[in-house]
Amino acid sequence: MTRLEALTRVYPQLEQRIVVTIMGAVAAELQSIGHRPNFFYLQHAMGLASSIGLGIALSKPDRQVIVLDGDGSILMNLGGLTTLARYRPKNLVHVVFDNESLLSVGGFPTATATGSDLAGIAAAAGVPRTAAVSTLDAFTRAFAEALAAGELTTIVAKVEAVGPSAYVTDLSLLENRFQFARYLRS
Ligand SMILES: Cc1ncc(C[n+]2csc(CCOP(=O)(O)OP(=O)(O)O)c2C)c(N)n1
Repeated sequence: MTRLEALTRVYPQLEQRIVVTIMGAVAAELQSIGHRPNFFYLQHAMGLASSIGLGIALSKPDRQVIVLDGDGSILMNLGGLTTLARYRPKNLVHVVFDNESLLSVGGFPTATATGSDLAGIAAAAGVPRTAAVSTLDAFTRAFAEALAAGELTTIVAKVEAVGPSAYVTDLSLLENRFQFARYLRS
């Protein structure tokens, strides 16, 4: 499964939800399918997308929040999982696209390439629902189940280490930041 295939499959379920992604490949791929004002692409701060998502989920309990994370990012801040688990917002679905690689900066292997199990780490951190998937159908099912479950879920989706041909899009960081903040306030 590629991440673009996975994103394309679940895009209809992202359209009306609040979405926070990490920077780089996943942000460019989601934008290539279609940017929306309810999508925020967190630049630079690796490991903190789930923390941004957590804050939004806690302050907007009537909305569902989707965080699209990466293995390299989450490995930079494993404490983010313990904080997610401590507050366990029922309205947050945390997807980790695990390509075993820091793809956006050249493809250096991460610890998941040598056996570290992020779904196991999330479960041990106290995340009440976790899933590990490696096919498009399994991902689609796990994502739909997580949306319906009403319980904090981390889905670790193994994906191929391939990304977009270009990372720079015509949406600037500041434009996204102000548009998203206005969306949250509206
Ligand atoms: C704290 C920090 N260190 C380094 C970087 C540079 N950087 C940007 S994206 C990236 C790789 C992200 O890897 P991953 O989360 O696995 O996502 P992928 O690129 O594989 O989709 C790195 C190292 C950064 N943005 N922030």
